[in-house]
This record gives sequence, C-alpha cells and structure tokens, in this order.
Amino acid sequence: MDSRYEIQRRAGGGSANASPALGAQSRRRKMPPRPADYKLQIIIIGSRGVGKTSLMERFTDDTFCEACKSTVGVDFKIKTVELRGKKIRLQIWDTAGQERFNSITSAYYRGAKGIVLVYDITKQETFDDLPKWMRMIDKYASEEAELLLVGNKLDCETDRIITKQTAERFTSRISGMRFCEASAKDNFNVEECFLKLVDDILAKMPLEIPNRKLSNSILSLQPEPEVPPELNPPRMHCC
Ligand SMILES: Nc1nc2c(ncn2[C@@H]2O[C@H](COP(=O)(O)OP(=O)(O)O)[C@@H](O)[C@H]2O)c(=O)[nH]1
Ligand SMILES: [Mg+2]
Repeated sequence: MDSRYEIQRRAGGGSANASPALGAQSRRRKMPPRPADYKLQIIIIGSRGVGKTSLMERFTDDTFCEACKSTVGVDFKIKTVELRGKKIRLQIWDTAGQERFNSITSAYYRGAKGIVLVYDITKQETFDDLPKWMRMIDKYASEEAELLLVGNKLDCETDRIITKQTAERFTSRISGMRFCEASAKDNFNVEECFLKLVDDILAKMPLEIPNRKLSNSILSLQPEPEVPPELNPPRMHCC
C-alpha cells in the first residue's frame, strides 16, 4: 500500500482527496462518549485475604491474580455499566482488611451507595468477623446504603466451612441485606452480584428526574471526611 495514503488517513481525512466514507468515519470517532447518568460509589469491605481485591479486579478488568499484594489503605477502580436504560459510572473502593487501616477506610463509607461485605467460605474467622464489619457500617455508612454479603472462594467447595444456610441466617437478621456466593477465581457470579447491588441502588433512585437536576443529587466522587459516630446512629442490629 502507498505510504502517503496511510499518512493522509492518520491526518483525519481532511484532505480533498479523502473519500467521503473515510471523512464520516473519522467524524464518528471524534464523537465524545455519552456522559454517565449516574456516578455511584461502592465500597468493598471484609477481613484480610477474603478476596476483596480479586472480586473488584474480576468485575472491573476480568482478571485474577493468584498472588496479589495486600491492599494498603484504599484503592479504587472505575467501571461503567448500563442498567435500566441508564449509564452508570461506578467507582469501586477496595479497602484493606486490617484493623490498623480502619481510620483511613472508615472515611470512605459515608459516600458509598453500596457496600459489599466479603467473607471466605473456607475460613471461619472471616465469617466470625462479620459483626465487627457490621458495626463499622452502622457507625460510618449512610443509612440508605444498599448492603450485599458475598461468600467468596466458591471454587473451594471441598474446603467449605460456612454453609449457605448459616450465611443466609446471618443476612436474614439484617434488614435489606442481600446475600450471594461467588468465585473471583472461576469468575462465577461476580458480575451478577455487583449488578444486582447496582440495580437495588437504582431501584431506590428517582430515575425520571432529568439529568440536569440529577447533577446536584449524584454523589461526589471524592471521599467524604470521617463522620463523627454520634451523627450516625446505628440503623440495624445483627447478632
Ligand atoms: N481459590 C480462590 N482464591 C481466591 C479467590 N479470590 C481470591 N483468592 C485468593 O485469595 C488471596 C487473597 O485475595 P485478595 O483479593 O488479595 O484478598 P483481600 O485481602 O480481601 O483483598 C489471593 O491469594 C487470591 O488469589 C477465589 O475466588 N478463589
Ligand atoms: Mg486487597
């Protein structure tokens, strides 16, 4: 192929010699993407090693890392999804599970519209830690936040310690909390769990409000400052 032709194409089809079809194509490429109708924050919490980072990376990038580094403080990823005819830009905050990071991670609870609480179905202690995480939610999260409990590492069925019934019993005591099991490793049920949570959030939002009005009601993407505990009375009771 003539190399001059290649240069013309890269220049954007502005030359008089460029075909009308090519011009139309480059014009199409320049169209900015449709802006998101909603911007939502979701936070992932739970004890260390349960697979919080793995679930986030599976959902946002469809990748899995066997030997990932432990999360330090807070990390985040963006993913845009379409649900109920709306384009939603999700900002997913992945937190470190160790207590020493609680003062950092707690600042991210308040802005979250959805909270994903994760345990490992093969590790009793990660399930026993759930009431501790619920206390963090009661203390720092918005009362309106949708809650999802995820039992991760479903691919390790033979090492399972926490039965589905035990986890369902736990969730049934917490108003509005959803429950699902997933495997970040095998990519089982991950997208479904996240999308269900987003759908629950959308179900509570006034979708008929025009975009311009919404810009005032959508959440800021910046983490909110820490909320004094006395401003956030506990909203639910678990074991
Ligand atoms: N078998 C299995 N291992 C997983 C799964 N999800 C995460 N892991 C592994 O569990 C370890 C901790 O995962 P990580 O995502 O860093 O946990 P985090 O500390 O909660 O963020 C890593 O070695 C992961 O490869 C899963 O679904 N199945
Ligand atoms: Mg992590």
